[in-house]
Amino acid sequence: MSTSDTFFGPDFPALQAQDPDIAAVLLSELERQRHNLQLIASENFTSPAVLATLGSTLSNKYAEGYPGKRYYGGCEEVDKVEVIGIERAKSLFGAEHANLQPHSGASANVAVYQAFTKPGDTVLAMSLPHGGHLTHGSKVNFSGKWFNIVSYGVRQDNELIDYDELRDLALKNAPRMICTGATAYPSLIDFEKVRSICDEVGAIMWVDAAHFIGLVAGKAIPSPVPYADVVSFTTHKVLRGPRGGMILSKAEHAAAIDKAVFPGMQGGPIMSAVAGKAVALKECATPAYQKYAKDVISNCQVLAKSLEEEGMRAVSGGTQTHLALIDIRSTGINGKVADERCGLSGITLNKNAIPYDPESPAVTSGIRVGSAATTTQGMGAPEMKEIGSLIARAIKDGGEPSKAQAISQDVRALTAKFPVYPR
Ligand code: DSN
Repeated sequence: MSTSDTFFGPDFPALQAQDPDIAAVLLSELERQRHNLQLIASENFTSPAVLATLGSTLSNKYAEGYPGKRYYGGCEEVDKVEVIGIERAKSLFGAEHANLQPHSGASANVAVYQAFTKPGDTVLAMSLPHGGHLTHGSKVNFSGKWFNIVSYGVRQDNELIDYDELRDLALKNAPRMICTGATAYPSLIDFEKVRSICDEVGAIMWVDAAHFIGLVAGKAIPSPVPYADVVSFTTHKVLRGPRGGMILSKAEHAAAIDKAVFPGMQGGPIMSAVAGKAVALKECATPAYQKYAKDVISNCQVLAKSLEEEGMRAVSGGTQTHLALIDIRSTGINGKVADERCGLSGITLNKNAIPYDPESPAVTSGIRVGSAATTTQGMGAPEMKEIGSLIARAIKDGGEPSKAQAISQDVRALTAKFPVYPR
């Protein structure tokens, strides 16, 4: 690896001179991203244009409040960025209102709770072991501590959301809000059905779209926006923007959402990230991005099939999205060990509980794979098939250092053909 990399631009030598420790990590992390396979379903390679905003002087500006209504002076320029971003979000998703300020997806979710509920209220959400998220009511999260969370899950026979159970629980518990959306659910959600349940019990319909919003942006899957009162998400997954969060809502909830974000939950927004979100939203409105979103899904389907051909089982029979959840019990290896062996072999993915998992969350019987990053690299069906066989080899043999080394050489040969952030 060279000690400098033109990717970081002309200021990088100054950073190297001033702080070689941190500069070295920037280089080695770039190297890791270039030469390992990035299969974590919630990660992607954002564009150099987005990265340029994150390293910009917008980072210096405090801008508590909203465009035209800030608490500090000097916000004329950052106001322009936020207005452009809000308009792009509304146009891309057909939303009545958009807030680009949440620092993360979890922060966006804190704001949603705050806008629509008070502590102690009942909220119906998907359980974490069945694919939900910490902020959907985990006992170790604020959501599980401050709210009366009633959890629904997937059916054991088909591993799909049990809408009958969801409706029964809604009728029995009269929740103030119903949350759909997950981190490890490979199928589409029936938003029309969820809306009708919400209407039946008078609940707010909240969709946490963090995982799949990029596919919605690319018009590759149906949108929750026409149905939901509020849609929260992260901006760095398939959407391919900077790390951060965003909230869309109906106009009638706009004031409540904005107040919940600021001053309810955050101080000053990170304006460099808001600018990055605006840049990503413009990228998402292009035909190239729409093709990308469709390719992400077809690639993930090939990857899931390839793993099935290697003797593993795709939960719910496959995938309709960017991620697949794979039951690897047939290999005799648990999720934790598989994750470690893949890591040693240059394949970055995560262990993941499968529905009704007999193993603990720290061990698990599954792995989760995603196609967002490899598709950004330009990989297609032949590469997905090859990745399936590399994962299978890593799970089987990656415990032996020499074999892990050989697999990582093959990973390196594959990734070298699809360079990210070329020099
Ligand atoms: N941690 C994210 C994921 O990997 O799915 C969810 O926030």
